[in-house]
Amino acid sequence: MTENMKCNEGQYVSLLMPGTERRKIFGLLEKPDFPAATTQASYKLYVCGRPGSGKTWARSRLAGREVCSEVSGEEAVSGIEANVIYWPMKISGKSILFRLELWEAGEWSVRRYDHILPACRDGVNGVLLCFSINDSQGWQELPRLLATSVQPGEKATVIPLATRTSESNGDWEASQADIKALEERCNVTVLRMPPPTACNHASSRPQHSADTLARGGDARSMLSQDGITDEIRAIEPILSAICLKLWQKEQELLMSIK
Ligand SMILES: Nc1nc2c(ncn2[C@@H]2O[C@H](COP(=O)(O)OP(=O)(O)OP(=O)(O)O)[C@@H](O)[C@H]2O)c(=O)[nH]1
Ligand SMILES: [Mg+2]
Repeated sequence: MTENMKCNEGQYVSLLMPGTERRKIFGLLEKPDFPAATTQASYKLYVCGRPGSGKTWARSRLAGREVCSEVSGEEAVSGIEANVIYWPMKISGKSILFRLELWEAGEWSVRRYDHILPACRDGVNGVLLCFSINDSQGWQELPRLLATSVQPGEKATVIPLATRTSESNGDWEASQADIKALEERCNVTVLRMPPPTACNHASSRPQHSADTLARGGDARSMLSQDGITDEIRAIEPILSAICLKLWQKEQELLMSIK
């Protein structure tokens, strides 16, 4: 049984900025202050997918950064970009602090430098395969990408992540039934990035200057009654599903070598 550690549990607090209830961005040498006895699980994920499939956007949201797709596109990644995310969960009554590394490589850098892709893939536990639900070409390619995104010898699990789930470009869009059929055919569970919430949606962007956020000003207006921001609530199922999948894969691997 899986149960998320919700904000009312003490441990969650160190992952939020005091006064704003937004997720805290840790410096390179920082980490959350958790009791030493807490089990920690560290996993590396390679974020891949077709160009423009939403890799950077999804990575930024999962890392708790403010993003706004409608105002400006994410800048192309140059070389490698990685985020470290801490996420607490309870699995079968056990409190676990997950540490996820999300690695993305720029398309141009992968083509130009031979060491980029191997560095991203080295020691991966999971491949987060992004696809946009209104890209028909990407959809056609998806079964092949699912089959090939983990290379022989890698003990990684594939996690497909659907993006642009709230947008229709009018032409074509993978339906729920299409996604269900794909899940059955390829034996995967597709995660869906939630639509932008108030705190990262274009219409609310101008109010959230860096200064306002630093003071924790209008961030409060986006809190739900129980003190969790809509964005955390939206992202929580995705992060929890990723952590659970990686945890289960690790348990399977441990069982297989016993
Ligand atoms: N609304 C919405 N916009 C998205 C979503 N995913 C991506 N976008 C937007 O689509 C554009 C491309 O997304 P990116 O995250 O840069 O795509 P990418 O896969 O990292 O692209 P490359 O790194 O160039 O291959 C950006 O303007 C994003 O803000 C989504 O799920 N919803
Ligand atoms: Mg990108």
